[in-house]
Amino acid sequence: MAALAGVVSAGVVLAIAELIGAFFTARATPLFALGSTFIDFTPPPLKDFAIATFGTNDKAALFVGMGLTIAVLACVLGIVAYRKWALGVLGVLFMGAVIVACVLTRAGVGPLNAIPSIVGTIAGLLVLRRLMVPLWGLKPWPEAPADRAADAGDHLGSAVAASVGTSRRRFFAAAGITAVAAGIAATGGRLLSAARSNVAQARDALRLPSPAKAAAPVPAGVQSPVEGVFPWLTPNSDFYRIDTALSVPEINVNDWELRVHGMVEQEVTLNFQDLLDADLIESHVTLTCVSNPVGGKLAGNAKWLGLPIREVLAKAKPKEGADMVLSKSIDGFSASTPLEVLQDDRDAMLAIGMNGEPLPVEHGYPVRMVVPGLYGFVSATKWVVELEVTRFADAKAYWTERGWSERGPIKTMARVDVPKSFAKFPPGKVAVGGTAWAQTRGITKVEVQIDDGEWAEATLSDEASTITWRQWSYEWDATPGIHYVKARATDGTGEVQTEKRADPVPDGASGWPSVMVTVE
Ligand SMILES: Nc1nc2c(c(=O)[nH]1)N[C@H]1C(S)=C(S)[C@@H](COP(=O)(O)O)O[C@H]1N2
Ligand SMILES: [Mo]
Repeated sequence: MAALAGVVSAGVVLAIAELIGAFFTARATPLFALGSTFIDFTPPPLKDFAIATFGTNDKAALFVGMGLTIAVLACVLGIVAYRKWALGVLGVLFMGAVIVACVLTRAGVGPLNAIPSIVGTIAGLLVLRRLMVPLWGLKPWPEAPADRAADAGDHLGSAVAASVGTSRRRFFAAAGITAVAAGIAATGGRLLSAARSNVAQARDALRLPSPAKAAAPVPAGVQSPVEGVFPWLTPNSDFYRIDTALSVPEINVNDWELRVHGMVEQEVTLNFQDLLDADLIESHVTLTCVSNPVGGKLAGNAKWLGLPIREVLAKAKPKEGADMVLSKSIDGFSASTPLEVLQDDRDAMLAIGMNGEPLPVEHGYPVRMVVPGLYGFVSATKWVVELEVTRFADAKAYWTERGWSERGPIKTMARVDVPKSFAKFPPGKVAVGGTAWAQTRGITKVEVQIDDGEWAEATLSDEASTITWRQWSYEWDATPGIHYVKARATDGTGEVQTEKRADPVPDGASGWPSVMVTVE
């Protein structure tokens, strides 16, 4: 029961902080602050494991893990408080201090944002005290007084039993009512902060200008004829999402500004209207995450609308010796992109549109970077607010500080979408299909190998450009047995995708994808 008191009190801390937090930045609530701090300290192998295991459900997994950890700690604290109140109080205050420290060390979170966590902790402490009083009525601990009383069977015994019964009832009533109240407070807090945030409405109301330079027309035959191969153009709702933002930054377009500074002749500041008024371009670009395992789904292809970064840099005039641009998000994430990549003709852009809509909030609304040819962790900064022109020797990006590479050109990769792993089908003609990418180099060949047989050339679908993925198909005459279907791509420079297996850390996975199937 003391453990339960601890859990209910912890729930009160979180719920009250959530309710009051509706009036502060969303990133200041205890769960978000704790989770974000945990993410910031996650060593690369653990991040790699989390993404390999949970994929884009990594955030849900983190919340479940945090919930369980907090529940266990709360049980312990409840028992400690029951046996030694002062020690329990110290424990709760310590936890409160940890939460406040996590909140205050978030990027762009001011000191007043500690208020929800402080008030929450005090409320939790009061509730813990309130729940302990009926429990202390059940002393002596640790014998179960009810059983003892029942054994005694005399007047005194039944009096004790009655009072124990009352104490129990009072405890469970108080705990139950508090838990329900906490649930209501937390839900209310969520609804209130959703209502107070107007970013979703502002995004809906935003009208994008038409591009000055439209995207090159997409050839009719880009889609693999094989059923089950993912669509060539990824709908926004299916686009993979990878970021460190437990709570998505909410930026008002009227407040958005991009500051270009550092090793430049001329500091430049852009606001959102400047972007709307500029000559925008549109182009299809396939984004890929460095954490994508061989055969993985962390890649997507969209039509982006934006301003070439080249033009912004031309105004700022980088100084001699600069070789990198450190782009920074409003939430503290940063990416290091080679300066020349942002200046060449690959059309790296400050994007405001994705597949004809304003950027979805999770994909960087209102402005993100899109850089063909580089993994997202060194290029695709969402919620971007700053470009610092600097040198690789002088500055490090978010993931580089955590053991990942400082540069991230995308490795040539083929993926088998059909058949799926562990599929079972009868012998005969089987359609095999998938996609392949080598952004900026392009895909010139895809080959398929069944078990250890000869490599056979697949049929390539039309190529839209070298910065988009290219689909393929192959017909296999399947014979009974367990088989491995492998694929490899050749890029525009003639280089064949390496067989050498590498983990995503530090600069991207490599190896040939292999799908096991049963033909019977
Ligand atoms: N602000 C911010 N931008 C970010 C990240 C991030 O964690 N925070 N992750 C990067 C990584 S690792 C990738 S792969 C891409 C993913 O973009 P998407 O979520 O739109 O697919 O965003 C990049 N931009
Ligand atoms: Mo990524």
